[in-house]
Amino acid sequence: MPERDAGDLLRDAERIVVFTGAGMSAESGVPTFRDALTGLWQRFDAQALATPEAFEADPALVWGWYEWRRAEVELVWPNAGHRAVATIAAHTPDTLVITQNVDDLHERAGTTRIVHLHGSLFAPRCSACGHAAAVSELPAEGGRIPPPACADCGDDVRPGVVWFGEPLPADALSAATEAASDCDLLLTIGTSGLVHPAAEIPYMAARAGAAVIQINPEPTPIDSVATINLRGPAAQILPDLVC
Ligand code: BJW
Ligand code: ZN
Repeated sequence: MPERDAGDLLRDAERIVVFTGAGMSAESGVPTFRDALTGLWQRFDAQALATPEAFEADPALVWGWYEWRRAEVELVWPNAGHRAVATIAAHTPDTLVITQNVDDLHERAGTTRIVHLHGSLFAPRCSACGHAAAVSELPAEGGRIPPPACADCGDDVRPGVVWFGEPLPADALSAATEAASDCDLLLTIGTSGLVHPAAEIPYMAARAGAAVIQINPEPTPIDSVATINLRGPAAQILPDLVC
């Protein structure tokens, strides 16, 4: 029984890394990027929305799209999978959640030790001087919205996410690689494992001798290093593991 084996690994582990991707929030109603039909990149052009060049070419298009995404996240709730991850962290204090997600659903489920490798929808900053900006309180209805001006230098404020071609936040990436290289169990949940350098995190843990449990309804490249593959949705599988 892979579920039983996974439960044993989880109970015995002392240093746990939980590595999450968009599938973690799918059952909360946040769309993934690459799932057939519902994935954001099936419906929207990543090059026109999620690159520094796109923001430079059309800041109102890009800012409006991310304001719409933020507003959608504000309407939904953490799911049973997010709550199970918070329970794991409460039982094993030396747990780090490494998420690629730009939502705040892990935090809203009670997780406190977390790094956001791809930034956050809730941390806008100046595109020129980096000064942190306030999250707008105005409801975003979609469509083009000109970005606000930086309070410090007047340049355009940009979404606090990591676009294609941009480096990951150095502090988040170093905390993530350090924890992955020093854990005894890594759970990888709801990620396609296609986007680098984040995708290397499970391999680092496996190379360092950690057990790797993957939760995903579909096969991914990470299958090859997973000790146990649990095929199914995170919000159903995770609560069974922690009970
Ligand atoms: C469920 C489920 C359920 C569904 N339960 N599971 C090496 C090789 C090739 C390319 C590169 C390379 N190194 C770098 C690159 C380029 C590029 C890259 O990786 N491209 C590949 C796509 C080919 N990487 C970059 O550009 C990165 N930067 C970089 O490398 O900088 C170098 C540099 C250094 C120094 C100076 C300058 C530059 C940056 C990558 C940034 C990624 N950004 C995005 C958008 C964030 C903002 C936004 O939200 O709009 O991040 S792209 C998007 O993909 C988002 C995600 O975090 C990321 C990963 O996606 P994720 O989470 O895996 O989602 P999906 O949709 O792919 O998968 C969902 C999974 O869930 C599926 O498997 C489902 O089956 C599963 N699922 N329901 C459980 N209920
Ligand atoms: Zn500024």
